[in-house]
Amino acid sequence: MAEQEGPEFGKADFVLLDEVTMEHFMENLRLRFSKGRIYTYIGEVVVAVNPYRPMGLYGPAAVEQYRGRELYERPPHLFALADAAYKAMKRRAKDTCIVISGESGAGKTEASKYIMQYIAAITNPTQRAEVERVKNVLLKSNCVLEAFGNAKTNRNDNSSRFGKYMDINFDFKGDPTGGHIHNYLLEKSRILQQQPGERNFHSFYQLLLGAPDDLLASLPVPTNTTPHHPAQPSPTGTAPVQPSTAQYPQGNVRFVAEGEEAALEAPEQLRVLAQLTATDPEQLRKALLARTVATGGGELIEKGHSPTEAAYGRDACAKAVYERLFSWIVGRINAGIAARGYDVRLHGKGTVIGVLDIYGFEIFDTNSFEQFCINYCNEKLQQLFIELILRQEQAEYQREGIAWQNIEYFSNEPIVELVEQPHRGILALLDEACLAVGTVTDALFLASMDTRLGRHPHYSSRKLCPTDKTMEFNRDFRIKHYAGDVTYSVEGFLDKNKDTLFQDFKRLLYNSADPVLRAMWPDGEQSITEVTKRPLTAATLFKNSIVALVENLASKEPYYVRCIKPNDQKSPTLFDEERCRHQVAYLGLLENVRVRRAGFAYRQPYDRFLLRYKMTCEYTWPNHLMATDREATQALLEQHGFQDDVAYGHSKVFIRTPRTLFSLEQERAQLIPIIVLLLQKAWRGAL
Ligand code: AD9
Ligand code: MG
Repeated sequence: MAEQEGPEFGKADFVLLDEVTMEHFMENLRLRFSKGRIYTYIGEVVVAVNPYRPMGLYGPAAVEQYRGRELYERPPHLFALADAAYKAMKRRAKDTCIVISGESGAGKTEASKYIMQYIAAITNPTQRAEVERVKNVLLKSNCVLEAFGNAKTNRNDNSSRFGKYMDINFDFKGDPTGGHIHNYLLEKSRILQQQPGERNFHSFYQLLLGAPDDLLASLPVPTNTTPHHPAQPSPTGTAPVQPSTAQYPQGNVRFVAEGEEAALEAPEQLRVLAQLTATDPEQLRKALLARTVATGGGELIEKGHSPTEAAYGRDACAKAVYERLFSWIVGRINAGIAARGYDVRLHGKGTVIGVLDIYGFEIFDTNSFEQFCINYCNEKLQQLFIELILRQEQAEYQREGIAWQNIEYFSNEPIVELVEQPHRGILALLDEACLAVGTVTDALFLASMDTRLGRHPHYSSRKLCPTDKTMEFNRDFRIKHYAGDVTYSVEGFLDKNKDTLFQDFKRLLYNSADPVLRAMWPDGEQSITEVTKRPLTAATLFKNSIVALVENLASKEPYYVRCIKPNDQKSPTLFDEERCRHQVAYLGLLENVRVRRAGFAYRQPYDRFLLRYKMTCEYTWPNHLMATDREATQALLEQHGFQDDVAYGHSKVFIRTPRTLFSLEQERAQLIPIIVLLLQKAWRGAL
């Protein structure tokens, strides 16, 4: 029960709703949003509505308000959740994780930054230099990662185009000693093209707008224009630089046909690119125009590219350079925050808080392989949420020795299965198509899905629903996701999944005179004859990394932030009823409230409970004389006649209905002024 919030702000915890219906839930959410109360609990879950305006909620005074407090003692806030995760980690030596979910633009990345900021603010009271250094790198790494991994999309001006999971290691004192960042599938195709209205990664614009003049002069980019590689004109909107195609330098390598084979459109392009990559122009020309293949007899020959193959190779190389640069940056940050000088024998095992901020569920006008991966990842996280919320709840009752009955939940298991089931799921069919000999097209992959998944209740395509004009024949398929229906275009699925980069490029860049580029291509050392094993496909690599992530999260004590996007206009005042209702439904928030209430809405350790309510009972005020806090709690609740509404666990009291707590709160509120008066009298008397 949050202090300092009157009834005019609605219920600080959805568990306290008079009735658990969508109408009541929405009414409370809307009321709180209109009053600037963007956070509301469901038990220990924080529901956050993006305010789209500075809230002044996160300064040092707010940190002090929440430091060391229990969740219900202050108005709902991310800081309270961060503190709860921190306390669990420190007091009970538990590894914890904070999972932030919600659709694109709902406020996940901002929330993760506030959480990190809070943890940094409450740790290292003795100002140890090494701890300060680690905290500094942890906090400052954000803006570098956002520069290279975020971009403006049609959903969010600062959309994360990569997934991020950050572990923070703590020593026995509860101070951060190090950390590690895992990054997930950067949307590298963005460097080649963006949907109308979107932009390339921020880093390109920052370079053009912010780099010192001498650096800019040394680069083959014109001033006053958009970054080059993307062949598409930059969108307007908030883009600070306008496209000026006339000024594009001859830096983009283009090909023409010479007979069957590709040739460079202008040799000048080669010189610029060789200079940028610090490679030998002749080797570069070879890598762009041909690939080395081994004959059956083991002999190496050069096979010339067609113009289409050459363009494909160039694009794959450009994407790979950016992706590896991003991973290289993450690697550098990790080296900077690797726990140094931490001796397990001296300091104990140490504990971890993990913070997950991953791209949210996305529906665009055109949805491709990347949206498919992102939405699959969100399905997995939703599945985990369902499991953990239930599992955690049940574990708590078991631990406290309290009887409990299972609750039915909507399960998105069939959708996850549709995607990842071995041999039969979409990922398996995609890999099968990629590995098949002969020409397999995206359309053939779609046909194979139609045949093998046609009966799945969450799958459809134009062929299966001929009247559905919103889908195109031989191009689109649709998945009924937990968060809504998404139509994907199969165009590019095979290429993006194969993610082939000719070994010639790897070797070329491994031999670059630039030490950074060189370090990014350790696999370039291999010759083509050594590269025999087929590399795993992009989707399989992604799936493996998400499965590992989910396992990791499941092994920790989870804390959840469920972010809601109030409208699609980025407006600080508009509460789009339908959009919000939809999110509440698919995030499973009502079920969450039901689970929380079906058992016991409230639970508190005995000592805390007494501290708060002891003035409401003559046996416990000012102090009880019973053998245990549990007996005293029992006496208090019996005196009020609440014995049928409570259960006594080993360390906590469980209260079933919110009304019981209301009555206690009310009585307490009435008594406090009297107690204050009495105390004042007593003091005056003493003086
Ligand atoms: V995505 O899946 O990466 O596309 P996010 O991460 O969920 O998305 P983000 O945190 O980037 O969304 O929030 C989007 C924008 O909403 C921010 O750039 C802010 O302008 C705005 N926002 C979000 N949370 C807050 C907040 N607590 N206070 C003020 C906020 N503004
Ligand atoms: Mg984000």
